[in-house]
Amino acid sequence: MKTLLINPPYPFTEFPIIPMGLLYISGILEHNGYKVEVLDLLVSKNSREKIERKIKQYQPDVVGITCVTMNYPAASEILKQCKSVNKDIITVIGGPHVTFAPVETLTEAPWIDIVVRREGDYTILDIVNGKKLSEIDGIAYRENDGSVKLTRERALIENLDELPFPARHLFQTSRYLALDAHASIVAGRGCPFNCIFCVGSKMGGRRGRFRNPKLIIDEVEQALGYGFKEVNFEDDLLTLNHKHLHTVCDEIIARGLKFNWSAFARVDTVNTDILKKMRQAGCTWVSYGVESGNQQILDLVKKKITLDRVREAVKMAKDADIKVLASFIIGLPGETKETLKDTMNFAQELQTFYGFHVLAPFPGSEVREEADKYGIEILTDDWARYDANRAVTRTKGASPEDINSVLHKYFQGLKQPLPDPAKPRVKSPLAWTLMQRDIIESLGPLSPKGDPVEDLVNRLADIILHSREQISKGIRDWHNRGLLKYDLKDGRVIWRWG
Ligand code: B12
Ligand code: SF4
Repeated sequence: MKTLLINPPYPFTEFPIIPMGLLYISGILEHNGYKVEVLDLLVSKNSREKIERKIKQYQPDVVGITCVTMNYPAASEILKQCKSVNKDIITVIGGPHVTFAPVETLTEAPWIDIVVRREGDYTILDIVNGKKLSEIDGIAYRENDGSVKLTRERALIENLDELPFPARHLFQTSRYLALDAHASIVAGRGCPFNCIFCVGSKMGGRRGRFRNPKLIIDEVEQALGYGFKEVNFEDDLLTLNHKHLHTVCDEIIARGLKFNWSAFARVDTVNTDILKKMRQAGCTWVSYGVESGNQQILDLVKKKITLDRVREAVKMAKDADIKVLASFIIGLPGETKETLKDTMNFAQELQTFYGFHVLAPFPGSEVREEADKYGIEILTDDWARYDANRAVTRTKGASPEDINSVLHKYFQGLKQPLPDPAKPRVKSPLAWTLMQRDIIESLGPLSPKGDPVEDLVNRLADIILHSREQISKGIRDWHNRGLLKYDLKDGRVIWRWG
């Protein structure tokens, strides 16, 4: 059984992240002796020809793809293309969107064979092992008569330490490094809270499951070995279990590792002690889910925090020399023009970095399932619009225009244009231009007169709209760091991402 895992595109801002879901899936497959390849369409051109070429050349038996709601349409389209090249391929899709919309997915997309619900690590093994679909927990599939069948829920993995490390080597980390990305690590899964706009705790369960700190830091060392300088802990709530987090920090300190890291936290799961320890171990940023500057809204969305506690937790982090990103969601239940002002004022009052997202009622979230009860009108099911950067809902007191205008003001304040899926703001625009258009790959074998690096710079300066200076700086830097390499074949130079 050969598996092809595909990372679909999405309009990221700043830099892309190698998705942990696919990293884990590829890790477990490889560990069990299965052949796996990755087609990464997030950091290269997404084209029908490329997908067709890959399928014909690699001939996978299974194609798996991951997605969230906003890139579900793109992911589904990619599986459709795979199926059209070879109808015998088993097409599998996983991630939080399809987990909570399995019937809809299989009904509207006949080219998708299996939806994997929640954790897929062992589910994918059952699939490639050829187990009878009706006996595989945690999937949805189509019966011979076309009806969609959901199998039993799969029990969450009790001991995360039995999972092999994520297979980072299957991804071209050089591309992510050139795009200035950081490495991601998951130290544990699960969150005991149930904020009504989030499906995090429904994905990972409400009981925290924590990995052995030694293994976590072994994995960090491995990730740093690829050249990453920064790490983000992708846990829903890294500060959930202080005893565990203290041990993780102790392990970093004991090994003398020097790297900056960041994490998601709740304002009520931090104290001065843990923040100081985190700082000592290299933590430079925490992101607090603050969500609203209005207490009634916080209560309504079951956030279970107070504005005073937010103020306190921001101060505690700053005192510990950790930068804070306060993350807000506008358009929540109960939102009015007044509460929008409350949120803007509160965000400014905190005197820290802050960001706004717009409520997107994802499948599986309580706010979607009980939209009427929460006074939310859902305006569209066009999933591509669920990027949390524009209003797709209204409340009785706030129209989509009211909500969007807050976002406009926020980005005006930052002197930045509104997020535009067609033109993502990236930290390294040159790298993005090259990858998005597969420019390096399309150069083919070259016969430079002098230095191959100088020759590449000259060629690129002729074909892309970046300054020669910028191109020269970028190319030389990536070449020196081994991210962009050339091979010599029959006396000709062939460039590639390393
Ligand atoms: C870390 C994180 C991020 C990081 C990194 C994202 C990334 N691409 O890796 C950052 C901060 C960049 C981010 C960005 C965004 N995020 Co986010 N994020 C998370 C978080 C907290 C953890 C995700 C994670 O890494 N989990 C650990 C891995 C191991 O689990 P997993 O990804 O779920 O994968 C498992 C299964 O889903 C399944 N699986 C997944 N894919 C596949 C594929 C196959 C073939 C198979 C067999 C199985 C399988 O098996 C995997 C292993 O068990 C989740 C909350 C959560 N707990 O799910 C939100 C979450 C995924 N994010 C969410 C959102 C909305 C976003 C953004 C749209 C926000 C924005 N407006 O920018 C973007 C979208 C980016 C994207 N395309 O992923 C939502 C998604 C809801 C939805 N239905 O769309 C979540 C669920 C939080 C919420 N609000 O409910 N996010
Ligand atoms: S928003 Fe954060 S605290 Fe609330 S359920 Fe989601 S992950 Fe847990």
